[in-house]
Amino acid sequence: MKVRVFSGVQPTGQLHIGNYLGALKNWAEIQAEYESIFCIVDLHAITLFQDPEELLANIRQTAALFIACGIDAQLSSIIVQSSVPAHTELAWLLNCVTPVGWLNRMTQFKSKAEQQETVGAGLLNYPVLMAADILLYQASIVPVGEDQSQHLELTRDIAQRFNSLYGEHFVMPATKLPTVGARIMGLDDPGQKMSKSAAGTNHAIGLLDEPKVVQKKIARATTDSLPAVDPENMGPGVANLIAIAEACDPSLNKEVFAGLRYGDLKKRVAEAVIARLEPIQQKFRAVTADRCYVDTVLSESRGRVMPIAEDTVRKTKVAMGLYV
Ligand code: AQP
Repeated sequence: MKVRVFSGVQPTGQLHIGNYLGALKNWAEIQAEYESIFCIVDLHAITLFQDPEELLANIRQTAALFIACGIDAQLSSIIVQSSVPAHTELAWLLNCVTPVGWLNRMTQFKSKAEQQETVGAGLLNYPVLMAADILLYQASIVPVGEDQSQHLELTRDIAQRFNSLYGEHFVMPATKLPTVGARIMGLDDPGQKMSKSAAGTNHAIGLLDEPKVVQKKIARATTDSLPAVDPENMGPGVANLIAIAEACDPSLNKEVFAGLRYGDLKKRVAEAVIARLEPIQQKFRAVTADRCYVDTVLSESRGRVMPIAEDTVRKTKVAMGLYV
């Protein structure tokens, strides 16, 4: 039996190059080796308010972008979290073994909660749902960007706690980070992770941004006051641009750019990004030309994963002494 891989993306807006370089590129590269399940985590998205019409459109767009980024629907399952009820059922069971103190410590909860007038209970419980997503499929490997490392540690803590209370039950999942591109920073603020929901038109490069838009955004990216690239002394903005270029094209490391003035560096980085995005955008257009294709993939994948998910929930309930 192949080792199982699980990972997900929130349908909270158009995916950006950080999502691609930190996660999706890695998924596409490893999918043939494993039994892979890639999930559109819409129940995570609603921990903050989402416009219903936009959310539904974003779910379909995210699925189409998975395929456009190289996820092969024959090799991998592409599912929508809310279409498999076992995710929420297992989340409740795990909520009951998770100390609230563990959740209060999560840095993503703290930073997101700070920005809200009213903090929903779902935002606090978000990492338990994430643990449920992974443990439901007994996934051994979870390929994510660096920002998810703390949530993955918590997933292992929850699994360990469950196993120590009720006996060996859950597989311990390992975090898999990409070697380059694990944390792409915002173009306008290299101190902040590139994020779908951050304000500002110059923050993120969308996977569907046209070449001219990509050029413009990179041309405006924050750098520093040095005149040219010094590989031994790079500010965070320059280091971020070079990380983006290298993740798009591995031949473009910092030595290649040594001595280049920032204007020229930005042109080279933009070229590398545009070349990476071009086939993705082409595939996206082809995938979305057939209005039914994405829904068919989602429905077939759901059919494949449901028995695994339902089996885990049933066994978890039995382990806890619940009536099944
Ligand atoms: N900037 C990033 N660099 C590298 N990897 C990243 N990921 C996200 N941002 C970066 C990785 O992409 C996957 C999906 O992320 P997500 O959509 O589930 O949640 P997120 O990390 O919270 O993404 P955003 O873009 O910041 O969304 P919002 O603004 O809605 O919260 C994950 O593997 C993540 O590590």
